[in-house]
This record gives sequence, C-alpha cells and structure tokens, in this order.
Amino acid sequence: MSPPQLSFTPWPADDAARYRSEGIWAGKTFDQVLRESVAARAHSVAVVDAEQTWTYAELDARVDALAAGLADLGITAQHPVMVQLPNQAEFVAVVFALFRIGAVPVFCLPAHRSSELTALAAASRAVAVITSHHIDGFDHGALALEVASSTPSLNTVVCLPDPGSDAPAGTVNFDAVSAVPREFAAADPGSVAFLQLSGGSTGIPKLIPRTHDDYLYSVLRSNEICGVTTSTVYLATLPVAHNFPMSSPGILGALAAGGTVALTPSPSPTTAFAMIERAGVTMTGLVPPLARLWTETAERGHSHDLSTLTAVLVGGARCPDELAARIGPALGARLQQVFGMAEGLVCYTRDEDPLDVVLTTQGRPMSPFDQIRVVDDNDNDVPAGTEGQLLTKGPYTIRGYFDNPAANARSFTADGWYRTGDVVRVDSAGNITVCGRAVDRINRGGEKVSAEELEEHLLAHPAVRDAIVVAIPDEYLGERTCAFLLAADPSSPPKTAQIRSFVRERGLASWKIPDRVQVLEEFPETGVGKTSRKDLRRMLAAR
Ligand code: OOB
Repeated sequence: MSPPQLSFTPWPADDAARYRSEGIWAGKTFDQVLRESVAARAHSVAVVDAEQTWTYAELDARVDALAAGLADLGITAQHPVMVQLPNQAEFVAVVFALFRIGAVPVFCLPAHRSSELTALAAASRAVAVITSHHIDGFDHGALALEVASSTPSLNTVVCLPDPGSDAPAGTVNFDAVSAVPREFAAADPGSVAFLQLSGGSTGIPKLIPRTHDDYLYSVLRSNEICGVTTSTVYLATLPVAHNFPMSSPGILGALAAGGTVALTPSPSPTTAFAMIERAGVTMTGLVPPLARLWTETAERGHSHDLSTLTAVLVGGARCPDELAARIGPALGARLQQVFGMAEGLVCYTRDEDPLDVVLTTQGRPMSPFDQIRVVDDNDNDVPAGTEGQLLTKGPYTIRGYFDNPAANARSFTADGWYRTGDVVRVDSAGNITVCGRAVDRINRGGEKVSAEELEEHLLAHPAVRDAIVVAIPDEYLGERTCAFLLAADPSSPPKTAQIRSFVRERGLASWKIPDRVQVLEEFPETGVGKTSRKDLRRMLAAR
C-alpha cells in the first residue's frame, strides 16, 4: 500500500502535462539521480569535509545502511524529518538516506533556536529530528529534546555525538543508526521531496513543499547555465540546508553531474581557502558580505593556492556594483550573480553576458518556461524598464505554501503568480535589477528577518508598549535591523541590552537579535493614522 502523500498545491494539469511532455520534469527522484552518479562514477570522490573523503560507492553504502537504520526507528515514506546539521559529510548521507526511504527532510539551519524549531516542528508535523550534539558550542541535543517534548508528532531525536562522547540521554546515537541494506519503494517523482524554509516576511514560518520533478529541473538547468560537470568541485560554505548552496547549482548540482561536494563548517577565509586548496574547489556560492570578506582577504594577500577556483556565485542579497567589480580579479574567478528564492525562481547572469551586465544586474530567469511580471500596487503591469513588484510562475516555482491558506492568500494571486515581494526593474534584454522590496523583510547579508516576527517578540516584553522594526542601510551587511519601541512606562524606558537578551532568551536565531534599539515618545503616522515605516526609515537615514 502506498503511504498517504503530503499534500501541496499542484500545478494546473495542463501546465504539468506540458512540463512532462517537454521533458522539463524528468520523472526522476533524487535517489535515482544519486544512484545514476554512483553507477557512472563509483570510485570518484563524491564528498569531502574537514575529516572525511567518500567516493560515490562509499556514500551510497552509507546511505543504504543509514536508510535501513532510520526505517528501523519507524521513519517511513512521506514522514517529515527535521535535519539540523552543520556543513559536514553526514548532512549529505542523512538527506539522501531520507530520500531513499521516501521520507521528507525539513531543512533547518544550525542558527535556528527553540522559537523557530518549535514552530517548524508544529507546522511540518515532523516525526523526528536529526541533529548534532554541539554545533559551535551550542547544545543542539538539548534543544531538539526540548522541541520534541512540546511537539506531539515528534518522538525521535537522532544525535551525532561529540567526538569521544556518547549521545545525550534521551536521544538515539547517530553512529548506531545502521542496518542491513534493504529495498524501499521508489517515491513518486511528482511528490514532495522536502520542505524548505521561506525567508519570508510574516511571523509564522512558511514551509515550502518542493517536488522531485520541479526541484530536479531547477538543479539540472542550473548545472547547464553554470557549466557543472564531472570535474566540478562545489564548495558549500554557506549553511548547506539553504536553497542557494543546496541547488544553485549547489551540492545537488555537483552530485547530479557526478562531480564533488566539499563542505566547510565555517565560511571564514582561513577555513574556506584551505579547503579550496586541499580539495581543488572550482566553484562556490557566497552572500555579498562574505564575498567582500574573501575579496578583501585576497586583495591583502594570503598564502593559499586558489588557482582551481573558476566560478564564484554571489546572491541572497543585492551585491553592490563596486564589490561585484572586485570579486573576479581578487579571487581569480569569474563572477556569476544569482537572484533566487526558496519558493522557486532563480535568475543568473551568464558567462557570455557583457561584463557590465554581470557586474550590475542580477541576471535573468534560468528557464524559458519561467514567466515574470512587474506590477504596481494594484497588480497592473508597469511600463518596460520601470520599477515594480516582481510576480512569477513557472515549472519550479511553487503554487502554494505547505498547509497555509492564509499565507497563500497573501503571497499568490488567484491565477497562481507568486508575489516575490521584491521591487525590480527589467531592462530591454530581460536582465533584472533588484531595487528593493515591497514587504517588511530585512535582508541582513542574505539572512532574512521578518519585521513582523521580531515585532511580536518585542511586544512580549513587559516594558514595551509598541514596536516597529525597520532596516538600517549598512555598508557591510547591506541592511541591519533597528527596533523602534514605545515604552509601557515612559519614565523607565527599556534598555538596549535588556531587549537584546530578552529576544535571545525567547529562542530566536542570533541574526534576528535587533542590531539597534531606539525608544521613541511616539511613532510618526501616515495620513490614515497608520504608523509610517517610511518616516522611521527616513529618520534613520537622516542620521
Ligand atoms: C535566496 O533565497 P531566500 O528564499 O533565502 O530569499 C529570497 C529573497 C529574494 O526574494 C530577494 O529578496 C533576496 O532573497 N535575494 C536577492 C538576491 N538573491 C536573493 N536580492 C538581491 N539580489 C540578489 N542577488 O536568497 C536564494 C535562493 C537561491 C539562490 C540564491 C539565493
């Protein structure tokens, strides 16, 4: 009997039929894709991290044993399983073991804390968490147990032990999760492969259901555009569960092509440059602040051999033109800008583009089947070349969030266009420049902060009567957060340090802790009595 499938908003039947008949959707699962690479490249290196090097045959054997062991713990097809691991080889084994069973990874970031994880566990109805005891000194074993205790569906915590220690009490030791390999029924390529997280603008996390068919297309098309082959060595240095290092073209691109994935737990130039040299890395993906750090380090001079590096993808946030011009020369590689989103649409600049296009635009949609519209506040198309909000649909852009009708009503038009929330301009050649955003989301160097989410937490502080979070322009991160507060008792306004530790203690990822806190006597208002975020931003800019 086939298991009940996780539900998602399907593409209209005629679009789906066309994507299939045109071969856009290949009708394959990620497990099949790995098996093909294993068959073709058994003795080539599939994965390298700080401590391990696995060939495709070794990776496949680990995936087999792990899949059987996870199945023995009760994980079966279509079960959502939260994965919170640092950038290390086991991440790849875990994700493909879940794919082999037909289970559905829920991709969490190591920076997520109880607030995010509890909400994700509830929203996904996850049955298990797979994590690592300590990541950067933080006790993720304890965190996972805490989340499990408040989530009825969640009954298994699998934990990678710290070196030389046992896994914490109450968790299953990852090293013992292994069993004699067995066959599992193949997943339906049209079913949900995993749940990805939205960098969205609302307080409640939105889960993004991606199918094998749609996501594999985005990976293979990225491989074509970025020139990924068997000789590609892709370095995942951003948190690997994020959509960018996962699929643009990312670790999945490298594995689908029979290339190599290298992983570093830290993106610092010291760690990453050493890995580039050791593994012969040819390609990586960076957010702009990291690209700046690498560029500055390279410009100052260093002792590593980066000569294998041929392509650096930069995206996640707007790359300043001035920085874009320096990246290629400093790192001895070609720059490729990528403007993507976990919901789907990915745009790239192309190798053959004139240099000014590569340096000043965020490229164009990767698929001829992508559709885009640029509209005003009333959803009317704006004249070509004019700024407006970007709407999109296509073969790998979702038609709805996972089990979230309220978010769907806000984020999708009645006829299925996804409202990206990005304000863009499209030139006559179709290249997109990202000019800003229409929704209240702060882009802190690629890490997204929902103003609404942070405001909800700030409002929980007894000394806070009202809270508004806006972006402060920042030379390094692009934007930082400023929390404007009204005090409950104006004679004893809350202190910045108090507010910051309060938010941290509520279990928020550290990038969401407000960079600046400012108490006002009143908020500026718009003509209709609404608080004016625009005026608050102007106040900040004036200083
Ligand atoms: C990537 O995915 P998300 O889901 O974390 O964030 C998507 C949002 C976009 O809507 C846009 O606001 C912003 O991030 N963004 C950019 C950008 N790339 C993403 N804004 C300006 N310039 C860019 N190049 O961030 C993501 C997913 C796949 C590939 C690359 C990035």
